[in-house]
Amino acid sequence: MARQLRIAAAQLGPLNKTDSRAVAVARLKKLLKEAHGMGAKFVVFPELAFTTFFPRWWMEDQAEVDARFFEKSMPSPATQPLFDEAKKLGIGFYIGYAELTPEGRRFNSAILVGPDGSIVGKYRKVHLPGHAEHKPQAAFQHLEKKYFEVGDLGFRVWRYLDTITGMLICNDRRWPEAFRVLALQGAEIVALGFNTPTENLHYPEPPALRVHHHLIMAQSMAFQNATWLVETAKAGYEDGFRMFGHSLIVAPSGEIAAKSQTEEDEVICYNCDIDLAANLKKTMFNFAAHRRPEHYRLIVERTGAEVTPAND
Ligand code: ING
Repeated sequence: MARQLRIAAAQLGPLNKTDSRAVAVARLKKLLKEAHGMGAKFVVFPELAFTTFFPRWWMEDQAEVDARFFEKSMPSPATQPLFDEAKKLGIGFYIGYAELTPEGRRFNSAILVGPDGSIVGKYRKVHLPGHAEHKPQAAFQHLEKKYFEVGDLGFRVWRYLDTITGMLICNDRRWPEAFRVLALQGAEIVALGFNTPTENLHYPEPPALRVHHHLIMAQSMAFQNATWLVETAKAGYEDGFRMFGHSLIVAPSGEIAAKSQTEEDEVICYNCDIDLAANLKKTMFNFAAHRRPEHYRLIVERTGAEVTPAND
């Protein structure tokens, strides 16, 4: 009997700097109810889903940054209503948030929450894009390297809703190694929230090309790792800075099963046949039969590219 799981990507439209947690939680609850109405049992929310994408701002008062944008506990009194609603509806969810630990460490994190409201697993973003120093000449900042530490929990999977589910966050989708580590642990679903600026802060890049990259990465990673991939955006103009939508549910075949059409709050939903990947995992992407790690050493030993031609 094939395992079916009805999954929703619950995309958020913009959250401005002045939007409170209460505003965000109210919109997230509304999306959860909409997903429930569509029959979803698992809902994937975006990265940093409770606040605006604050790494676009240079802020020097860390106490203020912590107070406004970081969660000191999860759930917290402000975010508890989302957990309560999910438990009431019997829905599990993935959600991204800025984590401030009791020891004072800061991570760009995501959690997997069961339909009973309990936290099943946590992931802390490993690939932090952008820069740590202030770029006053740039149209906007991308200061994830300033505000967050590199995640220290690795890439893991969990038994979740009768599947094997892993988590990633945003920029991780640009690094095939992240997906492969999850797939080597048997991942059948990868949940990934993202906040991706429409403009490139480093050099002029056609916005359509950035969306093209987003689509080909999602389709190739799902196919090459024979997993379902759910990628959910926070999108739209946040304080005038645009981020694109294109939330996706991608099948292990690499085909896009569902895609959002707006840059607003929007739910997309699909009946995912979790065993759809079985043939791929037994044939084309039978890792045990075809992979040759003895030739992959550089991937782990070398960080940056070095020109080392065989005929030097
Ligand atoms: N956002 C962007 C992302 O990786 C980015 C940052 C955009 C990096 C485009 C490089 C090119 O989608 C986050 N939050 O990682």
